[in-house]
Amino acid sequence: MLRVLCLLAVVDSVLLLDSGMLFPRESASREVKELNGLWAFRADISPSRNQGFEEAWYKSRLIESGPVIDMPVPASYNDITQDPSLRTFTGWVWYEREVVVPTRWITDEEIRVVLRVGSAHYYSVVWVNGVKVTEHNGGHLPFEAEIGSVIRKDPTAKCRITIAVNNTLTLETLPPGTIQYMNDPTRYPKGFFVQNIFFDFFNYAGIHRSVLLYTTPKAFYVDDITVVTDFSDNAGLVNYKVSVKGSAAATLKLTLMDKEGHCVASSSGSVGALKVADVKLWWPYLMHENPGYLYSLEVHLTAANDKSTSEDVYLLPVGIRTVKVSSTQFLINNKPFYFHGVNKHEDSDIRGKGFDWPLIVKDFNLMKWMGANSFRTSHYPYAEEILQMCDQHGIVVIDECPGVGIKDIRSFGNASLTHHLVVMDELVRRDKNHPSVVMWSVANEPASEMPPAQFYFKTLIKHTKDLDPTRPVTYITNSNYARDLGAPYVDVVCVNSYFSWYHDPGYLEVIPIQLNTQFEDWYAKYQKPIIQSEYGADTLPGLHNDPPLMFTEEYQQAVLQHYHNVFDQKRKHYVIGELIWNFADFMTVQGITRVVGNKKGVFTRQRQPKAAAFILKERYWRLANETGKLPYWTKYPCSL
Ligand code: GCB
Repeated sequence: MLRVLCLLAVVDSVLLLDSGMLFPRESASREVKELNGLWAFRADISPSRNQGFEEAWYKSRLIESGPVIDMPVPASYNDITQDPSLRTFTGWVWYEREVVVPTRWITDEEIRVVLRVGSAHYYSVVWVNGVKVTEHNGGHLPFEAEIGSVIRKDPTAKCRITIAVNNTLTLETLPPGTIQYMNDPTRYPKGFFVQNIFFDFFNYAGIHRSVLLYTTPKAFYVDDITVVTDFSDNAGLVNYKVSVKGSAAATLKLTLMDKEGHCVASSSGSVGALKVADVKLWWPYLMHENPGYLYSLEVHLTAANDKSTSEDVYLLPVGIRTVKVSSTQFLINNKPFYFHGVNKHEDSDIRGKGFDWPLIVKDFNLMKWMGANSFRTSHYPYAEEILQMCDQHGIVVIDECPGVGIKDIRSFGNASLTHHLVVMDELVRRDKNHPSVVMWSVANEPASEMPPAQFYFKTLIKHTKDLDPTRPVTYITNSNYARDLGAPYVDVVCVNSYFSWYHDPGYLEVIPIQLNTQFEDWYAKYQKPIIQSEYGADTLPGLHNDPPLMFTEEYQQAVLQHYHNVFDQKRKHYVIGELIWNFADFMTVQGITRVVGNKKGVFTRQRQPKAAAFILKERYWRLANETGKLPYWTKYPCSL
């Protein structure tokens, strides 16, 4: 009983957020209309980048204020044209699309119409028919606005959606950056400026994820759902809280269904617990014959006021599992879990960071082919559809916020921290119900030795735990164990290191001793389990040399093998995972250390394997054999 009460307290604390961000799903009461495809587009190339606001480009069709080009949504705009100035453009760009809204959505005043942007990088302002409906600060996370009253003003007009997006990064954005003007007319053209960034991936920009219209009933609707799961013996427990907007007098019915659609538990009321007999737990890929088992929670709301009654139905996939951390282990369903996986990027040719189903399915096939059971969303939250795939396939996720490149002491100030807390709110609100998400990462390689880092990370990690006390919290460090000021607050130590690459380049023989020292020092100081959250070497596919030389396929293989020998000793004790940097090559800014991007992928940017991919494949399947159970279909290798 005590455990049930504690878990309900958890559900409550998560819901301190004031409104939900449920993934738009069709149901008996909800419709979804995708607005992907070609939008009209113009970059504001005026020196101030402010012409669009001065001339109010949102007031009429974009084509009326100047030339436009076709721009696909979702996609980054950077690699779509042959124009070098658009590739590296910094400032406001304008998107516009006219939409035909079903007449019923306009005439039926009982329908709530919501415009949702899956993500746009970085700052967005949205107008509908010239009326500002919302603005949002930050890329990688969704935002939405109710637009019913605006489109009902003139029911005969087309619905014109204008979105202005600004990719400028400042010391207070996440990730941070600075704008630097070069004012010497003998060296730079007039008005020349650069966007400095402190992270190693291209600052792709634009509307990166789907833009949708969706409906819910207007008077009463399901605004948010939080589930926290547990089990004991073979009984599963789904603690839930549903928040309803519109009425206190709503009736809520909840039905939990198994994969076959059979009801396995039901309940009523906005807070409660569903008990599942003979529970099928959610297991990671390669840890169980039947990974990624998902139930379906149907939340059925009926509500009435003196004017109307309405029904709202929302279906939430639910995986029943637990996560715990001890001083030496990471436990999923009370069994030790070893992360053998990858770090990824949302990155590919032409579309940049734009959402793309063929790419996503290909990446999942490659991860499963190589026996990866996990990845980290380096260095920002990935699309919700990717997390849904992880839930279904049992791929475990370390969910990272865009706190990458916090290097300047001014980015540890109050404004930055406040924004970082809001971003964590948005991230937890979006991803809290995914069984695949087992840990939050609040940052990557911040300057955690700077004095303000202590207060910053203490506050940030505490806030994240208050939002979600059910998951461990970490940040990724590359700092020295003795100088890292945030490490006392993390649950799991995640360390990035590049021995024989950035340090002692070319000397493979340093890896065993330096990696051993790294692990021993961190563990001795903190007694917390450790994940090697990055390691690797840049490799040009097809470049060979034996004995191995840097940048050849042989060198990447050798680096990996040297690391693996040490992992094999330490994973018997407190090392709980290894994540290669990187799954695939990816684009970066231009610079003397990058040859058209970062080449540390074990796959090329086009997803072809380098020799190292086979080393990992062999290792990961061996680790899977040792630590887990193979899925039933591995009896039929052809199905891979
Ligand atoms: C790191 C960073 C990652 C870089 C990588 C590298 O430590 O976390 O963003 O891409 O090193 O290749 O330098």
